[in-house]
This record gives sequence, structure tokens and C-alpha cells, in this order.
Amino acid sequence: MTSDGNSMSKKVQQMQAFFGLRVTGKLDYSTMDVIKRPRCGVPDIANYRLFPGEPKWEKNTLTYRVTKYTSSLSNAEVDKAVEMGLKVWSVAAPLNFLKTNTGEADIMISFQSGDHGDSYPFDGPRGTLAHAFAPGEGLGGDTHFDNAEKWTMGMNGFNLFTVAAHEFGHALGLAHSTDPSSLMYPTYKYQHPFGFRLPKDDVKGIQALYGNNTTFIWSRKPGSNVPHQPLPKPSTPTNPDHCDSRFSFDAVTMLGKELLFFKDRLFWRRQAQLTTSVQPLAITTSFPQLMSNVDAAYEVTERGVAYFFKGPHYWTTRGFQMQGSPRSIADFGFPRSVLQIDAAVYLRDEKKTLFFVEDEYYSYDEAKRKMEKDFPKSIEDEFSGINGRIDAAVEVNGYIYFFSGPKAYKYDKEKEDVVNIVKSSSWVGC
Ligand code: 01S
Ligand code: CA
Ligand code: ZN
Ligand code: ZN
Repeated sequence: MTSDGNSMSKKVQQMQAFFGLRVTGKLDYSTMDVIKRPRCGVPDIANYRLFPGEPKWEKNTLTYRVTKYTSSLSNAEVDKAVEMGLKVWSVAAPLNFLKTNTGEADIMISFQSGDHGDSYPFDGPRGTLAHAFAPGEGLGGDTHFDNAEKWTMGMNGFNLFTVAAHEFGHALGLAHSTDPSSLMYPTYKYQHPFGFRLPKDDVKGIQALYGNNTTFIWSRKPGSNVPHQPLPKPSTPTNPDHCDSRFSFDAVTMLGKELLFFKDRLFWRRQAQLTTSVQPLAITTSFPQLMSNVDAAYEVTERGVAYFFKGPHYWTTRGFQMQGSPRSIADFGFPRSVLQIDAAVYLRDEKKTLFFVEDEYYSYDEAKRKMEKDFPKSIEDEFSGINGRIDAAVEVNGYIYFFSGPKAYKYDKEKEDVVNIVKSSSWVGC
């Protein structure tokens, strides 16, 4: 350290370190450049700032871990505020966040007091509330909260969601904005966590780094008071662009040693272990009876029998060989209100098939050929990390892959959590 107790110089040093500048303690040009307001009369100009060198994450799925909690709040409250603080950014840009409880995460989160080993000691109540490091290895992305603050979930003291959302902006590559209405404005202003919408300036900032998000189009929220109404699916005469980042599937199943992906009038078949690009085929070339818009499909591997669902009917095949005529899904023991299934997956070890209907799922015992008691259950409650509706699901190598809109979630049954998220379209070679 070069300086004495000069508090101005100390402040400048602190700022320089955060902005990735050379730490001199002097207000030089590059430091001024970071703080100065754009001198521009044009309204609607972006006020967000990136860090010098524009550091950003070179991947879309980031891990985070809370390593030290605070006595001000319960661990569950901290987890909730952190989750919501990250969500602010993942709805605005193609970013996913996965929580881990062990090892090194991209974003290591902790509550710290005073000196805590990174040469930016906290200053006790008020003043600096928190800090975060710009994207990068090691300390990069790490986010520290001053444990001396009164952290709350409400409007008193400092609202953790508000500060966390701001800090995660830094952790993702945004410096402070000069727009007073932005989240990345340097001063604390309480933000209501529920229904929070990221201000325009911050949206521009995060999208300048990571591009824009199109996922919102797919978040079909289940109608709360409309019981199990089938959604009319438009039948498109044109081929879907399966490499479009918004691409989603209708149904996915294993069939023998192959994986089959259905979308509108098309399907793709590929070896489960290979990831070469594959060409789509018209569904009618292999399954003329199914035509298009398959809702769900699954195969009971040991029986060599597969089931395809469309509205209130299902078809049975052995491999590509259609067996008999369509039957009613009531055969499985669904309540009469269920007129359509979103997704189905056969779990090989359990010998159970899970059927997903809106925000709930049913479990069917394939050995007893009976629907299990105590279902439906909430998807969100039972499958941590999966929310909203599921388009398709399949089990491969013991993992369940949930397809929801443009995202495919790899779910680990043992860990009871999502362990990876990729673009759905990457499964058909995009
Ligand atoms: N952290 O992101 C900050 O902006 C620090 C000051 C840096 C120089 C370390 C801070 O704690 N600022 C206060 C704050 O309220 C004023 N930050 C969070 C916020 O929500 N704006
Ligand atoms: Ca403080
Ligand atoms: Zn720190
Ligand atoms: Zn800040």
C-alpha cells in the first residue's frame, strides 16, 4: 500500500481496485473516466458502465455458493434473497445460475466483518454495505456483504435482495451507472423484491455483455383456476428453425438405443451417446398415425414398448412398429380433468413413469400398471431447480433431462438438484 490514512486517497484506491484500474490513490484520467457522467444531451442514452477491459463470463451457466451466512437473517432467507437477486439478471439476459453447497463456485458469496482477507476491509455499520469482484478467476465474481449491517427482508435496515441484486450486477460485469433510476446506481435505495423489474439502463448494460433473452416467450404460466385445459398447439406448415436459440421440443423419448426428439411435424433421431448434427425427418415417414404435434412420449425399455401422447389419446409402438389403434389416456388412471399431457419420462431403476401436466406431475407404477397414490404433486416442490411447465423429459444414463422452452435441465436424482443447463437445441446438434 502506498498511502497513509488520507481517507480520500483510500477511497480512490478502493474504487480503482474495484474498477480493475492501477491502484495509485490518485484521481487520474482512467479513474475519472470510470466515474464521469457521459456529457450528452440526447435523452435515452445508456448510462450503464462496464469495467475497463469489459470483463464478462465466457459461459452462460454460472455456479454460486453461500459460504458464510449472517446472524441477521435465517439461512433460508439469505438463500431466497440471493436467488431472487440473481433472477433479476437471468430474466434479462441468457444467464443461468446453479446453487452449489460444496467446492469452488464462480460466485462465492459470504458475510464478512472488517478485515476479511481481500484488502478491502469492511467499515462497520453503514458506509460500504457490500462489494463484488468483476468476472474472472479466483476472487472474480465473489460477493461479500458487510456483516456489521442490519440485513433484512423488509424495508428497515438494509434490504438484502436490493443490495444483492446490485452486487450481482458487478459480479456479472457491470460497474456503477450514472442513471439515478438504475439498480447499478451507487447508492442504496430500497427495492421491493416481489414484482421487481430491472430498470431499462441495467437491462441495456447486461444485454451489452451477454445479449438478450428470448426465454420469456415460453414461460407459459399454468392457469390457476382453469382446470387442466388442453392448450391448442398451432400446427405450423413451415419447418421450425431448430437452431434458433428459442427452439423448444414437444416430446423426447428413448427408442431402443436412439433418442427421438419431436417438434411440430418433425422429429430427429440420434444415438444417445453421439452428438453429431442430425437431420430432421417428417413424423409421417415413420409414424403416419401421429402426424404432428406429439405432446409426450416414453419407452419402457425392458418391455421394448413406447407410448406416444396427443391430447386425450395415446398410441403404442414396438420400436418404429405401430401397435393397434389409439386408446384413451384414462387407461393410465388420470382424473377426467386431465385432457392432455405435457411430458412423460420412464425411470428405469424405479420402474415408474412420471407424467407432467401443467405445474404438477403423476407417478405411474409400470410394474403394477397403476397410478400411484398421493399424486399429483407440485413439480416445483419436488424437483428443486425446475419451475414452470415442462415440454418434454427423458432419462439418459440415470439423469433426468427436463426440457422447458429453450432450456434443457440436467437433473441429478441423488443430489435432488439441477446440475447443468444447456440450450434445448444443443441436443440436435446446434
Ligand atoms: N458496492 O457494490 C458498492 O457499490 C459499495 C461501494 C464500493 C466503493 C465498494 C457500497 O456498499 N455502496 C453502497 C451501497 O448501497 C452505497 N451499495 C449497494 C447498492 O444497493 N447500491
Ligand atoms: Ca459498512
Ligand atoms: Zn471482500
Ligand atoms: Zn456497487
